[in-house]
Amino acid sequence: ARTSAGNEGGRKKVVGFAQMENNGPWRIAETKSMRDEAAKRGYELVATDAQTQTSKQISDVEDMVARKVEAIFLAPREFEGLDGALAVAKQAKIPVFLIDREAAGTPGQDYVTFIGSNFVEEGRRVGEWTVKNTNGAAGIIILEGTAGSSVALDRNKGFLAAIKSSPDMKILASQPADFARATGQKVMENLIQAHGKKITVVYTHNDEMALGAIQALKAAGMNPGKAVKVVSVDGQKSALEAIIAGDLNVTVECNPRFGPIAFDTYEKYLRGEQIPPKIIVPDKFFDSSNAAQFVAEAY
Ligand code: GYE
Repeated sequence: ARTSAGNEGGRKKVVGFAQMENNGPWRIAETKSMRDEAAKRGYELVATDAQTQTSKQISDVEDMVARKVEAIFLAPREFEGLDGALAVAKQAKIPVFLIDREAAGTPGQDYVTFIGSNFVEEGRRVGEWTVKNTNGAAGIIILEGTAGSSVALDRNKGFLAAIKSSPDMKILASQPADFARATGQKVMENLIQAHGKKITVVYTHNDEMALGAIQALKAAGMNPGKAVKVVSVDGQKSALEAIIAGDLNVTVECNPRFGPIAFDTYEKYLRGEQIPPKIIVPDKFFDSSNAAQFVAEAY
């Protein structure tokens, strides 16, 4: 029988991927990347979908442990609440690799490592662009990601640090919209009602919320991308198209294609190599100068 990393003499190794949800292009691209890479290397991948519920994500991990998968890739929806599930995996000696979002615990102990972007840095880069391109004076709306996620906290932290020494960068409102387009649009509609023409910048923690906000701004005749700068994170195809159309100003990349690096890291671990506590993936920066160059390969 064919032998590859995931296939020992015809026996496929079974590994798990505990996805938090499959809403939006980013999540779908991530799940696809994990599936494609598993197939390429000869593993059987058990992929679950927690449908936005941490309680379901906990039982998904416990089910994977019960069926004795050989490793678990976990994309935590919320930072807190997964420690019990991590302990169950540890007890069964099943290594857990956190991908894309962090969870409470100690790398090398409660889980092997975290693989993902530096979210503080992403927020900081968006913030710096915004200060520069508004001459340090703006009325800012922030649409935050899922409350309780490591990403939302860190993308806020970095942005706030970047605008801190500019006293005329005023935050009018900062509200969660769950990384979702429809919620982003609705929250933005309400904030337009409340703050109207004072709004000159909208910072969204992901592209789906940016696209929702852009619709709300257009409906209110507020000219997104020009009179109101819209700045975001992710770099999905429809966001790059919005940059090309002039509706979105910039988006910092956050690459969802974790398959290759996740399986590389697992196989290094199997070979007994030292795994660093954090593996940070590099992010590009998309604006009107390069969106057209990258749109074709985007997800
Ligand atoms: O930016 C967002 C997704 O966890 C880094 O979650 C990820 C974020 C990503 O839903 O679009």
